[in-house]
Amino acid sequence: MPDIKIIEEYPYLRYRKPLLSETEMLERSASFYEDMDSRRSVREFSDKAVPKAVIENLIKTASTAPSGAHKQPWTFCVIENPEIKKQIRIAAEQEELLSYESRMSSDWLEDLKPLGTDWHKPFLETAPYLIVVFKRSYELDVDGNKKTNYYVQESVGIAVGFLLSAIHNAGLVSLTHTPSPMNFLTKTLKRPINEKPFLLIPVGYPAEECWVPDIQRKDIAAISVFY
Ligand code: IYR
Repeated sequence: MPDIKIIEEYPYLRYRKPLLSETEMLERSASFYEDMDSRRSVREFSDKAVPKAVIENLIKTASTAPSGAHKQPWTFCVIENPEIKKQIRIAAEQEELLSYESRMSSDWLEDLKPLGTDWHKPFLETAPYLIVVFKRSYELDVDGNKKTNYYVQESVGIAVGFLLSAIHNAGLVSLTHTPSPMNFLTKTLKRPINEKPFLLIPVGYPAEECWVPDIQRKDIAAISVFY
């Protein structure tokens, strides 16, 4: 059997996955869950260096995510340069100070109390890498015409999920940080106008002394309905 065929002029590859026994499936799904369940968002980072090749692998993994019409509407900016990290920290803290002091509702501030967050963001300088994920709402062709991408929010959200899992799998930690508003990142990182900042993710090792909130995940019964 050929492993390639053409349907209406487009090539298709045969796709196979090794068949797992139900026992193996159960074991693998349970151990993957357990490992993923040990992932935590971390706000106290070590400055210990991480090889750049690791970061490249993490981004390659993120880019294996499905996307609307396979447009891959994302750009991952990796910041290692301490000067740029400092600029980002200053700008982010400026916005966050305003948010915490006047823009966020009292309900919101109350909800954040167990997480212990405030406007100080030292991890933006401590973590060896910041990955800023940009979403690309449209592409510009050579003549400057806009070509819209599809399901951009969903696609980039899934890619970030893959990225966070890959970071955890590599033995590193991350934080999904959303300085708000974060349009300053477009300017600081000199991004083109078709890109909008989506998330800022510090990546590295946890600090030697690192604490995370004692919070629980919802039980399967509370998050699922089987019909
Ligand atoms: N962006 C702010 C506030 C914040 C908002 C949510 I929703 C969080 O889950 C955590 C923090 C900050 O980063 O501090």
